Amino acid sequence: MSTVAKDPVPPTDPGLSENLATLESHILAEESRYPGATGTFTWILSALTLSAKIIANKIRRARIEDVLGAIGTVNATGDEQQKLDVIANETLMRALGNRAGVAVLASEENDQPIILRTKEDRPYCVLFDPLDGSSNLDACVSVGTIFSILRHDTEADPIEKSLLQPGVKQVAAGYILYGSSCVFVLTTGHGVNLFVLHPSVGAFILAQENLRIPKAAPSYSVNEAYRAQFPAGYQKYLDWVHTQGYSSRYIGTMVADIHRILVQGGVFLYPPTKKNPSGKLRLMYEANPMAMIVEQAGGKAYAGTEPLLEVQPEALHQRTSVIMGSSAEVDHVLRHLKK
Ligand code: FBP
Repeated sequence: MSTVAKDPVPPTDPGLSENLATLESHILAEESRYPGATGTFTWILSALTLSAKIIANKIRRARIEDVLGAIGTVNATGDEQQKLDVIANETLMRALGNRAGVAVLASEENDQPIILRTKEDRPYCVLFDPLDGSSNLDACVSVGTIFSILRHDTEADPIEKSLLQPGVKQVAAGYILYGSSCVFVLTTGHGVNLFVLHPSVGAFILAQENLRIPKAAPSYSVNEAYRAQFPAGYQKYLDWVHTQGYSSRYIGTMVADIHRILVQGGVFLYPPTKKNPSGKLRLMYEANPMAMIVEQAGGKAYAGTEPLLEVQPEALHQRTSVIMGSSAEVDHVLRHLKK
């Protein structure tokens, strides 16, 4: 009788035994795509993964450590700042701020961009929303960090103008979702990859490569409380969708709503309203990075009837209307807007 067990050492942690590719090792492997790569980009991403782990930790312990609630100030676009907005912003600023290769940093929480180093060879600009959906934190609803990476335009004058590049110019974009699990979703322009934070290992493990958004799915996501304020085309779409047996899902955290759509399909809309005639969401560090992710996964993204990634930015904190998700579902919305 053979004494050797079929599987001598049953894996105590299945995820671990089968797949040990981390975000860092994946990016290092990707680097081989770029003969002239200097490692600067990988270095910047490691600042984002470090920040994500620190912020995830803070969020999980938020109520115990009393870091929930507002601090009584408003940010660059007039939104009430939560304590964790400031903590997340400081964490990202410090981690990215000391990374060589970062020329300019811009955040939803800072009026002005932070100019760091512009003399370096081929530096980058990093724009981010430190904690998207932070008004949901007290209710333990998922929140996220969104980031966009651009090449610094060394000819730009003034330097701040280097940030005002259309979404198509992004070299990378992604988000971290602090939800039932902490996921890091990233594109560098070659498809979308999903990494999950392994709580006991403390590393983002590659969980899904080349994620593809379903072409169609009967699900729409919009704050219908503002319906009466939407332009006529959006109201016609909602009339139509209510006759098509669709389900409605709206978390109120853009990162969480878009992540669900990336995995299950559907469409997310934030139309213009009377309160926000050009839309509520910020173009540079909310809409553009999420649009790059959605389009890299096979979906579509529009600002009204204009391809979102082709919008020429005028200001760092400018807002935009948003339609993004499964290509067939976005087409249904556009059909009603063009009617
Ligand atoms: P911030 O929390 O980063 O300001 O984000 C804005 C946001 O919370 C999005 O995440 C979300 O999609 C939207 O606003 C919800 O807005 P509303 O409450 O008007 O539906």
